[in-house]
Amino acid sequence: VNATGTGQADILIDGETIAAVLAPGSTLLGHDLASSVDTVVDAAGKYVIPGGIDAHTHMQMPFGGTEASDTFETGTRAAAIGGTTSIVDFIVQYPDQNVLDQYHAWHEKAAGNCAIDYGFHQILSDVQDSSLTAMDELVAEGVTSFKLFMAYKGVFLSDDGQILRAFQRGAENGAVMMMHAENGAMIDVLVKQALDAGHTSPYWHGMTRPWQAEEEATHRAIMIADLTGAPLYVVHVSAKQAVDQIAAARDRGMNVFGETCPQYLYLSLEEQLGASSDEWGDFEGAKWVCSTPLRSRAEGHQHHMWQSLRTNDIQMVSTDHCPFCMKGQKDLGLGDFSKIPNGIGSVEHRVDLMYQGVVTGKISLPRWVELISTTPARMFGLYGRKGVIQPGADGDVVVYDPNGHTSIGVNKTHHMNMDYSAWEGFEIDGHVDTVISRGRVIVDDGGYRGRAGDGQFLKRGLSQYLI
Ligand code: DUC
Ligand code: ZN
Ligand code: ZN
Repeated sequence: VNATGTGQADILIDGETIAAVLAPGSTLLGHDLASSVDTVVDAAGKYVIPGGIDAHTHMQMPFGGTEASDTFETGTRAAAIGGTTSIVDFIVQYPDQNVLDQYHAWHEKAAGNCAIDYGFHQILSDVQDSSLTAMDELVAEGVTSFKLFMAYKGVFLSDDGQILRAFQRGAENGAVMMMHAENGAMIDVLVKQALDAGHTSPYWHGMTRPWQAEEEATHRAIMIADLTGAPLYVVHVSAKQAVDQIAAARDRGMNVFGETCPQYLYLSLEEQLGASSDEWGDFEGAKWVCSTPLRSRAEGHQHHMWQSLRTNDIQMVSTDHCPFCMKGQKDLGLGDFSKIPNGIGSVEHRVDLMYQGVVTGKISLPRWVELISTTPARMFGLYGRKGVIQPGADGDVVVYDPNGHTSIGVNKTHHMNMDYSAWEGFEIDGHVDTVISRGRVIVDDGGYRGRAGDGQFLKRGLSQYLI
């Protein structure tokens, strides 16, 4: 299965790359294929897809008074088990930090530890002259996308003038500008008012980050992109009104793109409101505190989001994998929802969760591959090497069994370093059987067969998705 369609074929991998995609029954110099090769993976009756690419992860990111609980080692191993063979993780520049120092620090964290290939985006939280110069240097190093924030004052927030300057630079050097689009000033007031009124439970995280804050910021980011000519990629879109802003910009011919995440397709604010357990009481809802927040199902956001995947108003699905444990991390926000570290861990489940959209008739099989692999590759300058099964591409291939089954949960198939699962109880009518990364089987029936350090840094090119 490629994004362009499906067919029957034998795939020959030689060393690290795909050598040929052959009609079934083809011979090699007169010999049948199976007897001419070292290893045969029998995929009869199963789907063979290009390895998943999760273009939005935060491994061991210092954030919210703690650090995301998956290391590059544990997080990429979980990704591999779930059928993802590449990630693009975020280097963080906090205020007063030097961008290039951070770039080198992230290389040190990742090098030798990853199960799968990895690239980087760069977060800019301090747009000053040296940061702008560093953008050009990073593009040359294969870090060709930069994320800015319209929320998180004192942590990530840039003002509109700083965003304008960074976008101007992106327009010059060809980078994709990524935006966390929420109006932080409005949110900060709503959070204070809620806490002053004694509303402390996790549900109020979502209540104080309304869709208006997302729609407004999305629109503002689009206007800054329009003014500067920079390509804009809006991360973790959750509000249907934000989708409509992106769709309108695309209709006008702009290079504006949107990413959503499984949590915005499946989970809702109402479910967070109803969450309760013996152990945590209504603090149970902290398991689903992320930003942008889960949205109201009654308002129809989830339905609209699935629809946008069909119409290509939203182009791809990443996880925003940002895991925290309940004990010792999420519980920093007991009695004050604003202190709950923001994030959900899903890197292991994205391929499965999106396949369930095929099972339920929401997306087609090729569209599944496009959303989880091909468009991420094109968007972030990896296509040809990644995101497609064709001669010359890396041998990143997943055998997916539509007759298999996957039960998701912390004590079931979960390999992420978290003491809970945001996806407890989800059942998938399919299963990741075999994962091949650059020609090596790293996951099969017996489990994980790879090693930390198998994954290499991906020096990315410019986006191949621009008009
Ligand atoms: N949102 C999250 O939920 N976590 C990390 C940062 C972000 O923008
Ligand atoms: Zn964000
Ligand atoms: Zn993120």
